[in-house]
Amino acid sequence: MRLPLRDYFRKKNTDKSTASDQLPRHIAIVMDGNGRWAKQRGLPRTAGHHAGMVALRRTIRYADELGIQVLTVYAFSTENWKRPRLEVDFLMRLPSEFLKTDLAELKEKNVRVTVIGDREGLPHHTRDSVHKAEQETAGNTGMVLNFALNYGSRAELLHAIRNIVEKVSSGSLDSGDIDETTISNHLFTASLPDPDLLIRPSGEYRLSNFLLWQLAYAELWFSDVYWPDFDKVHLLEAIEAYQRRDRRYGGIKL
Ligand code: V07
Repeated sequence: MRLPLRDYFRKKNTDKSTASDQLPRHIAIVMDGNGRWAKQRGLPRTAGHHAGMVALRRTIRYADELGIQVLTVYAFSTENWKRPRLEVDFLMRLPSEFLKTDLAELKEKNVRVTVIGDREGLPHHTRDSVHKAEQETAGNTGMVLNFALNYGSRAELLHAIRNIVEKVSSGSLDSGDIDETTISNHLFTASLPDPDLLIRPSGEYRLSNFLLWQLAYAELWFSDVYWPDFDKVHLLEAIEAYQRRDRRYGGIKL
């Protein structure tokens, strides 16, 4: 039985046999369009990033209320280093700014914060604040809030392949035993289910090096809304579109 979405909010998604069947377990979002949102209003790009953070805050609340198990958000890609130095410096301060205001609420909601991406490339202050959030929420059992930070999917796959080859060379892994699960288990997302739904606002129709392996079977939802304007209606629209689609993994529905 499929419930109207508003009932998930009323009911909270606890009845595993009915409501949660149709809900995506894992939603991934490309938080795109912050700069264009600002430009449209004659504001500096940094104002767009701030407005994007407000949109992120409310999206986390809705996802948690719905009973989504994992929310992965693309905060900073390996390509974003090409932006002007001052903008990059500003962006690298946002994780600690966000956590200063929101970590208490996340803890209260039993949310576990995780980060995927290349930490080595991050400034120390950024690395320290995300590490602290991960440590302080490591025991939480509610929604996983997963930040892709200095993340690139090809770099992730390269890193996984190098680790696998290393294990084969040292004799701890037999090359004949390598299968798809081996690869999944060597990605940053090893402990997480694959995303069921990808949300990309702001009128771009690309994956932009985001979770290439993990999104193999995901439903893709695109919209012209800029990320700072993303709200509950858009989240519900994306989930409803997901619920209407047959997910057959290439098979035939019987
Ligand atoms: C960033 C705000 C959201 C819109 C997209 C671009 C700007 C939250 C974080 C964050 C990252 C890691 C973490 C806690 C919070 C963040 C960056 C940019 C680089 F552990 N928002 N946000 N990081 N924006």
